Amino acid sequence: DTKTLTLPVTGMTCAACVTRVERNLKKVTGVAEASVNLASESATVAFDPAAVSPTNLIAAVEKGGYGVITAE
Ligand code: 9UX
Repeated sequence: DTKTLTLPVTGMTCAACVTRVERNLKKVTGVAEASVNLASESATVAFDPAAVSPTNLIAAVEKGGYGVITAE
């Protein structure tokens, strides 16, 4: 099973940031694909919900020094 989620990412200012965030997400076990868009400041992630939770995805982005806007 694969679920797709788009996360609003803060702190990205150049194309290298995009590469960093994509790499950080792709190395999380259970993530199939990660695509970051600098213009819309968002990361679209395809993942196996049985292996990884959205919290883990957010943590992976934050570990790289970037932020994720959440509802709360
Ligand atoms: Mo570009 Mo992003 O020089 O952290 S890599 S601003």
